[in-house]
Parts: sequence; structure tokens; C-alpha cells
Amino acid sequence: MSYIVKPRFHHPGLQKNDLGYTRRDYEGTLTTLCGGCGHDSISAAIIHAVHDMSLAPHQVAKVSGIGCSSKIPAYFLERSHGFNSVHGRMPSIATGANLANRELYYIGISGDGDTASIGLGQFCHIVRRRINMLYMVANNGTYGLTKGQLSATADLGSKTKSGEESRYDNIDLVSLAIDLGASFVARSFSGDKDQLVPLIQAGLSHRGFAFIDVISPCVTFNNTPFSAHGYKNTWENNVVLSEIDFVPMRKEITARYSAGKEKEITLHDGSVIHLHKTNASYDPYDRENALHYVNEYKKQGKIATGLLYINQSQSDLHELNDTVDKPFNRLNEHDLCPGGDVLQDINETFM
Ligand SMILES: Cc1ncc(C[n+]2csc(CCOP(=O)(O)OP(=O)(O)O)c2C)c(N)n1
Ligand code: SF4
Ligand SMILES: [Mg+2]
Repeated sequence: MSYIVKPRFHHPGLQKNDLGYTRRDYEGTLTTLCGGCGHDSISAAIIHAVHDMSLAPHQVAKVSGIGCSSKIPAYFLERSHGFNSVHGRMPSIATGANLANRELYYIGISGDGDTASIGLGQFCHIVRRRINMLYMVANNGTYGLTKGQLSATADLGSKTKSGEESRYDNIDLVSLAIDLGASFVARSFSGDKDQLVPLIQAGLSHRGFAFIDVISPCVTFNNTPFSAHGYKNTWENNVVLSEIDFVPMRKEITARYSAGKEKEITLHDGSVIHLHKTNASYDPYDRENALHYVNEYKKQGKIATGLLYINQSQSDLHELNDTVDKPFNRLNEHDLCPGGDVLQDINETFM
């Protein structure tokens, strides 16, 4: 991976957040992705979201696998913790890091190849284990980095630039995540920043496994009129099930209601999301309903976007395993070695 550091100077009038940082303080190195790649819009949306939430860069840990998409963490939050791992193995790294330090905000970035092909097993288990993190897939329906092979999310009948047609049904990561028990599931489009930024903020504020499938066109290998994940098809067939506003918990909460059209959801940290539903019968708390809508629109060749499912009462991995509150690097010798009496008590439980 090449690292080209951006110049640090910026306009003195740039807006600052509660910590006194501008958006420039949340950037990463200069992108090396192709001009127009959807993945760059995802980096920009993350920078926007984290800056506006006033999270300090050192509170965030970013993890990824391998692919053009997995390079995204190099382009945002260069002063955060980070680990660019092995193809399809980001979930293992995220799980270990999360167990060692539960106080950080974890952002996992993966691709459709990284998650739905080589990493599918790891993905299933990280959802099942309820890791408290935001997991984003930059989904372009192709293996961009290795020059455009069809991935497992490419729709049946869609074609890549070289004319290769997908003969298999695709894996829908949103349906899979809901089915496996993810407690926050959304889909968006890299070109729709108004929708993507509040979804990222809500996903980061959610306690539990938050998943966002982001359609992110690969302009070099999969952006033809026959590419289901291209710009044309996504703009034309995007059905917005819920538009959302995110209100950070530090600000005064002012709810806007317009008869039966909005739903307000208070997240665990006290922040609020307002759902503006385009479909009055859509209920994001209803798991079966969410799966039904996603599949119904898929049958019509349409892509349902927005916050599709949320469950705020699910326990995360730490609660399920009653782990220690403190990050491991703050445990002292006494915590780690409490003495012979404690060991004796533990041994007696096995007798
Ligand atoms: C174990 C292993 N197998 C195969 C590869 C080759 N490889 C690198 S990236 C990639 C696919 C990336 O596709 P995706 O995750 O969709 O990311 P994109 O480049 O499309 O953003 C493959 C097959 C590898 N690096 N490691
Ligand atoms: S090959 Fe495709 S996915 Fe990779 S940087 Fe270029 S446009 Fe983006
Ligand atoms: Mg891909």
C-alpha cells in the first residue's frame, strides 16, 4: 500500500467540532484509488460522521481485510488505531481487539469479496458473537483489486466490463446479517452522503453489532449498464425505505413529528435517530418484516436502502461473557494475579 501524506494546512475558517478539530484532522493519506471509485465517497462519509460526532481520533480503531475497499482505512482517521489484516480475516482481528479493549469505537471495513467470498465464515461468526462494532462492506459486486472478477454479491445475470455474466444467485449480505441476528442492519449507497452519514453515526452509537452494506461502484471494472452495482442502476432502482437524521446526545434533542410519518429511536448513548419513513407500514423493529421488504424489492430488481432493522435489547459479547470492564492494558498485577485463594475457589467449582 502506498502512503502519500496530505499537506496539513487548511483554511482558518473551517468549522471546528466540540474538540476544536476540523474535518482535516480526521483525514488520512492521499487516496490511491481510481478517480470516481465509490470507496473514496465512503472515506469522506466516515470523516464527516466521526468529526461531527466529536469523537477523538484516539477513541477509534479501524480494522480491515484485503481489497481496494480494505485500503479505505488508510484514507480516514490517520491518528486512530488501525490494523489492515489478511483477506477475509478482519472479523478475527476485530474480535480480539474488542475483547482486549471495549472502550474504543471499532470500525470494520471490508469488501464484498472479503466478506461474502473468502471471509463468509468469519462474517457469520462475528455477527453471531454480537461484537460491539460498526462493520461496513463497500459492495461493488466485483473483486476490484484483482481486476474485476465477479464476486458472490454480483446479481444473477449482471455482467462485468469484460462481458462475464454472473450465472449464480447472489448472496444478499443484508438478509444474511438480519437472519444471523445482527441488531442494527442498514443499506446505503456511496453516492448518497445525506443517507450514509447519519447511518454511520447511528451505527457507531449503537451497542452491539451494526452492519451497513454500502453499494459502492467500481468505475474501472463494474460500472456498465449491466452492472447491478454500478452508478446508473443504483440511482435508478434505489428504494429509500427510511431516511434518517441523527441527533448527537450532547445537543438539545428536538423531535420533529409529522403525523404517522416519523419514528424516533433513542440509542444506548442517548443520541437519537429520526426515521422519516417513505413507506408508512415499514417497521424497523420487525425482523421478519425487514427480510420480507428486502426480498420483495429484490424480486423487482430494486435495492431497499435506509435503516432496515434495529434491536436495542440484545446483549453484546461482553455482557454475554461477563468480561472485565477495564481494557487489558489498564489491568494491574493484582487484577491479573489475584492470589492462591482465588485460584483455590475456582478449582473447587470444578470438584
Ligand atoms: C488469501 C488470499 N486469497 C486471495 C487474495 C487475492 N485477492 C486480493 S483482494 C481480492 C478480492 C477483493 O475483492 P473485494 O473484497 O470485493 O474488494 P474490492 O477490491 O472489490 O474493493 C482477492 C481475491 C489474497 N490477497 N489473499
Ligand atoms: S479497481 Fe474498482 S474498486 Fe478498485 S480502486 Fe479502482 S474503481 Fe475502486
Ligand atoms: Mg468488491
